[in-house]
Amino acid sequence: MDLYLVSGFLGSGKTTLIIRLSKFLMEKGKKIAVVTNDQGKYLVDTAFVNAENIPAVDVQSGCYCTNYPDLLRQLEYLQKKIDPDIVFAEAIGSSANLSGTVGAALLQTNDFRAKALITLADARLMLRRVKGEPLPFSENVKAVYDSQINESDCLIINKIDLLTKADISVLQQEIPRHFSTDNSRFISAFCRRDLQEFFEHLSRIRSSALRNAAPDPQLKSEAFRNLKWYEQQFELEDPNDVHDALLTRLKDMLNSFEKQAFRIIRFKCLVRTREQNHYSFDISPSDPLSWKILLRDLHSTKASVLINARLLRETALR
Ligand SMILES: Nc1nc2c(ncn2[C@@H]2O[C@H](COP(=O)(O)OP(=O)(O)OP(=O)(O)O)[C@@H](O)[C@H]2O)c(=O)[nH]1
Ligand SMILES: [Mg+2]
Repeated sequence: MDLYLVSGFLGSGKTTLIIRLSKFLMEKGKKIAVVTNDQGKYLVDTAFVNAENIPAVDVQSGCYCTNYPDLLRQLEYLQKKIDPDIVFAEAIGSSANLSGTVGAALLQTNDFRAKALITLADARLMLRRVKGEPLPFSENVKAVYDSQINESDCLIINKIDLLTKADISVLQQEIPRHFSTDNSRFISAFCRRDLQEFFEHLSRIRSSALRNAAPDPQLKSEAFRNLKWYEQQFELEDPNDVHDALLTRLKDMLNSFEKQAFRIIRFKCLVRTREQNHYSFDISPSDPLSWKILLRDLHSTKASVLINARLLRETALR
C-alpha cells in the first residue's frame, strides 16, 4: 500500500484532485482509498468523496500533525478492510509541518510505504503571493502557506485553467525565487490529460521530504487563532423547486457575514437533491458569481445542504 499525503492551503483543490485521480486510477484497475481530514460536525469532504463511490474514512479530531495515532488507526483499518494499492490522505488546509510531525513516524512503519508529501497551491493565489500583492490573510498565515510549499516533495500549482499563458510564465520564473522546492508541476485538476502525466511523475518520486524535517512548534500556534468555524446543515423542501430558496438562504448568510465583519477564507458547500444528484461548490470573494452559475442547474423539490466554512474577523488583519 502506497501512501501519498496531500497538503495545500484551504481551497487549493486537494479533494478535487484526489477524487479525479482516484477515479482515474480505479478505471485502470487500481484499488484506491482516501483519508479525509475535515473538521467539525458536517464533513463536506468525506461526504463528497463517499458520494463519488470512493472508499473514504476520516480523521476529524484535528490536523494530522497533532493526531498521528488517529491517522495511523485509519490507515490500519483501510489496510485490513480494503487492502488498497494506493491511499491518498488529504491534510486539513491549515496543516503545517507535516514532515516534521507525522513524516518520521510514517516512514518507520513497515505496514505501508509513505511515498511522498505533495502540496497543492491555487494558481491565482500563488500569483498574488509571488507578485507581492496583498493576500487575503495575515502574515502568520502566510508563514504557514509558505511552509506547506517548502516542505513538500512536489509542489502542484493547480487551477492553471484560470490563468493566462503570460501569468503561468510569471509563476514558472518566480516560484524558484520565493520557495525552496525544486520539483513543481502545473496542472488543472479538471483536466484528465494532466492527471496521467501527474501521477507518473508522482510515482517516480524517490527520496521523500518526509525524511528530513524537524518539528517547528512555533509555526502554527498563532496563525489560525482568529479563524472562526461556521457550520450548517439544513433541508429545503418546496413542491415546485428549492432553487430560489437555496439562493436566498445563501445570500442571507453572506450578508450576515458582511454585517459582522467576517471575511470568508473558505466556504464549502455540498447540496444533495432528492434525486441523489450532488453539487459541490465553494463561495469565494475573488469569484462572486461562479457558485450562482453552478446552481443554475440545480432544480429539485427537496435538497439537503452541508456547509463548512472558515471566517476571519476583519479586525484580525489590522
Ligand atoms: N477552475 C478550477 N477550479 C478548481 C480546480 N481544482 C479545484 N477547483 C475548485 O476549487 C474549489 C476548492 O476545491 P477543493 O477540492 O474543495 O479544495 P480543497 O483544497 O480540498 O479545500 P479544503 O479541503 O477546504 O482545504 C472547488 O470549487 C473546486 O471545484 C481546477 O483545476 N480548476
Ligand atoms: Mg478538501
